[in-house]
Amino acid sequence: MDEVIVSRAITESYIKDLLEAMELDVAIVGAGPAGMTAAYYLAKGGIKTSIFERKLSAGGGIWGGGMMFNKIVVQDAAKEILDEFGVASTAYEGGYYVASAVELASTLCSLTIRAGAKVFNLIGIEDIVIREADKVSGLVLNWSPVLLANLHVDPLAIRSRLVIDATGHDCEICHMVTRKMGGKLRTATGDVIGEKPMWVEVAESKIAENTREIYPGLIIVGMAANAVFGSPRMGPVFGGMLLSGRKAAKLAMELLR
Ligand code: 48F
Repeated sequence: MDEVIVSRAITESYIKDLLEAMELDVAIVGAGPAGMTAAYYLAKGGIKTSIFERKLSAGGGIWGGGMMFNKIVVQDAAKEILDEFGVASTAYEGGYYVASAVELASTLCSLTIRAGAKVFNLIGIEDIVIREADKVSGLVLNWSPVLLANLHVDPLAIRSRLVIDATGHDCEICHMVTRKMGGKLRTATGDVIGEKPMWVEVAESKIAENTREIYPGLIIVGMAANAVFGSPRMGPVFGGMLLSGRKAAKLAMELLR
């Protein structure tokens, strides 16, 4: 046993992954259910994909279920995705299925990584890269502790053919496009319209339609898609997140072709 061998193994292996991630097909910001599902289908389709997540754990809002009752619900339409993931679910009334939040989060982490996507936790995206007018070309990364402590440390950058904003309610990458570039999003106002209060049926029915390329080089997925288009939130119904993630992956593959 040698502590230096252990340290070298970790450092070399991590740096190799990070160097690989500097030129990507798809860079996903946020490892919630939507971003992870998109990453899973992209990696499964042979697309070079990495996810950047600022928290310690991947899984976003899955772990807490509804108000810390660690169960999630999906509607009929998304049950096939739970089945494909091998996540057990029980039928409930109203066409809903209940599943363990912990099982979904952990399974999704494992499937995504096994499919070939790289997950970089503890890295926050603080900016976007622009290399041609009116197109998102990459991401600016920094360590979460640096951002949390507000330390004056310059970031590093990666290039990606497509970026997916999977940052949830805050739709942070879309805000960067409008705020820092004055970019016009493909919404009625050209801006982030902002999430509406909870209305489950409307939120779930709108999310697939809202999952789009919102700006050249930038796709929105999950709760970020509803927030950008001014659709309602849906609380702990996660079917829309899975369906949106699958749709974002399909869209990204079409755009890459
Ligand atoms: O919030 P989150 O789970 O988004 P989602 O995949 O799913 C939404 C549901 O959890 C729930 C809901 C639906 O039923 O309403 O809220 O759309 O995951 C977003 C992830 O993005 C990370 C954040 O820590 C979270 O894990 N994130 C946000 N901004 C950044 C980021 C950033 N700038 N850099 C890196 N990670």
